[in-house]
Amino acid sequence: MKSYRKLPTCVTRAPGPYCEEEEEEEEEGRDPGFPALKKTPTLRRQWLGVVVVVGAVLLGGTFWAISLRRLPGEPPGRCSSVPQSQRFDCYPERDAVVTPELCHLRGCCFLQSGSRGGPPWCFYPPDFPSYTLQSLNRTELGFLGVLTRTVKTYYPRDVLELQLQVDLETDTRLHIKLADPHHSRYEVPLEVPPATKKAENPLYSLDFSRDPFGILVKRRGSGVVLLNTTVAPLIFADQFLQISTLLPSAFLYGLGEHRRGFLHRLDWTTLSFWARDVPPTEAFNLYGVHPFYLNMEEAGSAHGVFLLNSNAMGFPTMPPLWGLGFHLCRWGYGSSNQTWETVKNMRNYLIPQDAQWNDIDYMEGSRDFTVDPEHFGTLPQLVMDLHKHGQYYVLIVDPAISSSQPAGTYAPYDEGLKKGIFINNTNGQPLIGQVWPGLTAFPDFSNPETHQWWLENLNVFHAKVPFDGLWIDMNEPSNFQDGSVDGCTSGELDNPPYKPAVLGGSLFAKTICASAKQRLSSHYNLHNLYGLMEAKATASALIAIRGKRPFVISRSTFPSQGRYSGHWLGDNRSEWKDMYWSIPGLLNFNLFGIPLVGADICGFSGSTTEELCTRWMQLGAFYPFARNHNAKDVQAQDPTVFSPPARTAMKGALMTRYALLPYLYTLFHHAHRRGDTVARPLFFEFPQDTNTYALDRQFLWGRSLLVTPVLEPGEDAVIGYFPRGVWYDYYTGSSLQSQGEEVKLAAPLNHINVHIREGAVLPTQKPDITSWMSSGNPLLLVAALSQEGTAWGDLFWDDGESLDTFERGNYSYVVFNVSQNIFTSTVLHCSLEAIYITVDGLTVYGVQKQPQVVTVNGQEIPFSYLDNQVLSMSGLHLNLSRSFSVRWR
Ligand code: MIG
Repeated sequence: MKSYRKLPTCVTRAPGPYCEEEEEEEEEGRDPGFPALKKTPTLRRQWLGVVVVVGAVLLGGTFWAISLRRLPGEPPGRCSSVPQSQRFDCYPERDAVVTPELCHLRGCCFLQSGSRGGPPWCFYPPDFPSYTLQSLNRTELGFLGVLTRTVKTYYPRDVLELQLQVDLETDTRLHIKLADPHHSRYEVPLEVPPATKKAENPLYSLDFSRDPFGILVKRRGSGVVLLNTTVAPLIFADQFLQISTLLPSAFLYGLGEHRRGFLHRLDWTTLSFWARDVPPTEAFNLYGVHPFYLNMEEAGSAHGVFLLNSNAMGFPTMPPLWGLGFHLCRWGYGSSNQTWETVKNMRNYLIPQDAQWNDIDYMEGSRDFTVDPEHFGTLPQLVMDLHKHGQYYVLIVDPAISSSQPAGTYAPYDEGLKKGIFINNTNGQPLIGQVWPGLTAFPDFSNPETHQWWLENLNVFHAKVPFDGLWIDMNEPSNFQDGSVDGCTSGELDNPPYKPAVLGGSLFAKTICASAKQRLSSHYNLHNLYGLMEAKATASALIAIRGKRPFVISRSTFPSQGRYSGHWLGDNRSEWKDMYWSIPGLLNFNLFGIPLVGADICGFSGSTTEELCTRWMQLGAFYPFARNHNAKDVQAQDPTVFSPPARTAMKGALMTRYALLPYLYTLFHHAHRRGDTVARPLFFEFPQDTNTYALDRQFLWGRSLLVTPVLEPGEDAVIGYFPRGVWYDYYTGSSLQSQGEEVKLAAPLNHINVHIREGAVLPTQKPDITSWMSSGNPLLLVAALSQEGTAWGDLFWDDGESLDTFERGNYSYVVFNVSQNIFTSTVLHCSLEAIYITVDGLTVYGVQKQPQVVTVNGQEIPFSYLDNQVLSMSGLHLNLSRSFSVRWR
């Protein structure tokens, strides 16, 4: 604890009141973000959301196929008149070879065209039976309709009558729900935002088609069709749902978790959604599930479609400041002393490190809540030592609980059994699989009792090893056996009539049986929610135990996960292409509302090289979540094991990160407060510049900091795209003016290119070896002037770890403005912490004429001015909690 955190109130000091000018930070409707720069509308404000809830079932109850096609409609006809681009797959099963006979049995057209993987050979004829809209009535929020179908489809148990609910929830959000009105079905157990009154000026208009039933959603103004569900038949059977639409453009993003470029290629791709433990591979379903897509329209507008809902479950959590520092981990340190050595080496070289982690090797027999006494005996001392140095400790817990210890020797299992918190098989016995500890049972996190049991075990363990954060792995859930040690049933939950194209070809491949029973529903329904529910239990346990902001990193994720945890991108490899893949990964998870995301820096499996690891540490210094993690039995890859030049380059990148922590922290505040992204694709800021739509080798932090990493071996330069405007080199302030073009930048091995967008003020801080140390250092403000000589920035500041500081008002919020050669810092909200921070420096990039006089609050001060138009003032000794102004002429 820094001593200032103990002081009781916001005190007043001569020469005047601190924390003056208190006013409400941000009013509704006004975007305080960027008043100085109105030129480019950012994407966020043009974003239209469509929420589709099909059968109130989301990926679980019933597998659905959402078909997206690009081209506009053409007149209907029989088979051959259906253009290839409009052929919707009538045989989506991937494990079957479709023959004309099988296809005709489904009432579909068979026409061979191109090779497999191109347009479907078996597709719907235009007159394929679908639903008819029988009635449509107005309701308080929109419409209620009844849909019927008379002809059954080729999947068992069609629901012949459906209820359609359409709510115009807000001007930018439309909610569509299809459900069985006669039988209640499993619904995704997540809260959705209640709408209370109908949108008054929706940005969208609605049309309904009666027979076949369909909904057409258009953007008012441009008339662009955002959703058109008439293009292929609607199917609502017990275990198969199909809804279709045409996309207004090929610029499609989202739909995770998969390893793909940030911009999707639409060439007849099938994306499956089923949480799966597998080292990221192109084309397969990965650890988490995010059924959300974003589509860019003409003129820089965009809309999103989310199956279920988008921002309903709240904005992402505010991480503790230390969570944004540098973290080090590896599987196979082998001992607590070995782990400790690494920490000491990092300290000796003065390389920033906030958190040390341990993987499963700290456990005894890989069992949760145990410590290997032989090799990790000094773990408690290590953790104490970390705390003494203002550092933190994170450890892994796996969900699977060893079930084969002699009764009375392993309380987590014994207690769990007694409380009935494990997932059962269809015989009502705990389902037994196999993970690292051997035979295991799987906690059912859909049961509130399980959360209590989890908390109790963590609490007891915390008394031995006072960890600060938790890493939850293997929560797809992963199982080394397919299904269970006894296999699975032959029923339709384990073997559904439509099997999505999941890796392994079956729902129980490398996980537990879909027929397994959880408190809330079958595992079939809850599979994709396992990681979310475990994260929720883990975050609330951490709050109960430590009383501070929880830090949780989860492998499996689902929408609303960002409220409870961050995410790392799983088992990548120490290869150059894996470093590239991390960028689309970052951008996707920012889109999915999980801004605290990063990949294993330097790669997980395989051995890295010094060059790769240097480049990767530089890129990783700009991951919102920055952790170097390594697999067992491969070469060590923490910064201390490399040659002095490599080590120095890595340290340099981390120092840059630590200098930028106030800016990064403020971005997380905006993510928490209003759902902004932290790592951001360029097109979010430049939606009218179509050159940015496919960029996923560069990214922004917030709106103003552009990172252009080297992603190839043997390079000493890198080509980056710079949207139109002035961009300043972060380190030197030298400017480049772009017309919206590619620029070749020098990139020696000790350098990562970072540029500040014109018009930004970034708060930076003298970096130190922990965030705890640097958060007490003086601030240096960097203003990068627009061509009109203006700039804007802000700073959110609090104690870095208390719960709900924003909600409770225990924070400071300061905005910075430049216009007409005057820089002002305005304190809009103040708390104690800000009083102890000085603003020591101000650097202004892009000052075109050398000033004669510079004054601070009217007093003349010395300054320096360089040829590259950089004006610097240092030794200011201003107090962050007091507004001030600096003027040059
Ligand atoms: O089956 O805990 O993705 O980061 O080091 C592998 C050991 C289990 C997978 C995680 C990885 C972790 C490893 N775990």
